[in-house]
Amino acid sequence: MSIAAQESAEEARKLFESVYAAAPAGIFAAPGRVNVIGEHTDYNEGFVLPMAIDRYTAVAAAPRLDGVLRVVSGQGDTGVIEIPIANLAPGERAGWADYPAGVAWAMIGAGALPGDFKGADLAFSSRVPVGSGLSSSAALECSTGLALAALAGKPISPAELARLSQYAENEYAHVPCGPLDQLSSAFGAADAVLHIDTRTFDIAVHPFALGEAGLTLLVMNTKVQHQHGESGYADRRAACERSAQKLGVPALRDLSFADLDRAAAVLDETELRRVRHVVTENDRVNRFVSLLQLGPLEGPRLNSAGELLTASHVSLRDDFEVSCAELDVVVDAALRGGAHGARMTGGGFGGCAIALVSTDRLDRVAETVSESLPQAELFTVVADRGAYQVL
Ligand code: GAF
Repeated sequence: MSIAAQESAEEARKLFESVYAAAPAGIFAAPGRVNVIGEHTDYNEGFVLPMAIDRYTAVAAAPRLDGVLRVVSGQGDTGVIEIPIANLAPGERAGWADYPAGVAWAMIGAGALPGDFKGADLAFSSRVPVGSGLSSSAALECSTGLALAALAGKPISPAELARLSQYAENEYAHVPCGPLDQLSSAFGAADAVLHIDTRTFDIAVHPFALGEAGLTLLVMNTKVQHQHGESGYADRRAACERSAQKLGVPALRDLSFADLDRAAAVLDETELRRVRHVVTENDRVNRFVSLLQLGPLEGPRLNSAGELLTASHVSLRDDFEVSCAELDVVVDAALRGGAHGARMTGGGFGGCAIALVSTDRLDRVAETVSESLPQAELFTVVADRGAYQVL
C-alpha cells in the first residue's frame, strides 16, 4: 500500500463519480519515476537505475458495453473525450488521450484485451507533473493498462504492462522512447532502486532507503517544458543507432572504453561525443550499483556516489548535449549549497534535475537553488511501489 497512491486514487474516484454519475468498478495507480543514473542508455540496450516515486497517476474505471472508450482527466481542461474502439488507430497526435487510447489499441492488438472489447469509462487524477521528465506518460499508460486488463478479467504481468505501454507510446503517440519509464512504473518497489539491463530486461532490486542514511533526494523542476516528440530526443537516438552501425556492433551497449580510440577513427566529432556519453554512463551506473552493494551510502561511498551523479550531468551537458541553461543552473546551485551530487533526470531539454542531499543540509540546498532559479519548484521524493490496483 502506498499513501501517495491512495490519495490520488481518492481524487480519481471523486472525479469519476462527478463526471460519470456512477461508482467505479476499480481504481488503479501507477507512479512516475526518477532515474537516479543511466540516462539515454536504454535505447542503446544499456543499464539504467530508476526508482518509482511517491507521485502517482490514478484511474477510476468501469466497463462499458457500447464499444466506446471515454476518458477524462482532473488535470486537463479537455472535458470528457469519447473514442469509439473501432476507430482506434495510430494517426495524427491528438493530445493526452493518445496515451490511454494507444494502450487500449496495443492491448487489443496483442490479445491482452479481447478482440470484441466493449469499452470503458476512465477518470484520471495525477500528481506526476506533466512534461517534466518524471514519466507522466508512462504513469498514464501503465495505470490504463492495469485498469483495462482488470475490467476484461485478463490479468497482465508487469513485464507485459511495460512492454505494451512502451509500444503504445512508440507506435500510437509517435514518441520514440526506450523502455526505461514504463519498466520503472510497472516494476517500482518501495525504498528500492531497480538496476535494469535494458537488453535482457533483467531487473535487480537494491535497497535505497535514503531516509535511514540521513539522506534526501531533492527534485528540482525547472518548469521548462520538454516534448520528446519534437525535441532533439529522436535526433540523439538516431545518432546512437548510426554510430553503432558504423562501428559494426548491435548497439552502443556493446562498446567498452577500449573501443573509444577505434570509434574516433570512424565517427565524426559529434557522434564520438554521443558514443562517449553512452559508454561512460553505462560504466557510471554499474559503479553506482557496486557502491550500493557495499552498504548504506555514507563516508567515502557517499562522496563517490555523489561524484558519479555529477559526472553523469556533465556528460549529458557536454557530450550528449541534452541539458539546458536552467538545468545547469539548478545542478550548480545544489552543489554550491552542499549537495553530494546532482544531475538532470529523464530525457532532458528541460524538466527536472535531482540532488542527493544530507537531510540536515536540505534547507540550505533548497535556498541556494531557489535564489538561483526562482521559478524552480522543489520537492522531495522517496522510492515507492510500482503500478497496482488500489481499490
Ligand atoms: C525519456 C525516455 F522516455 C526514456 O526512454 C529514456 O530514454 C530517457 O528519456 C533518457 O534516459 O524519459
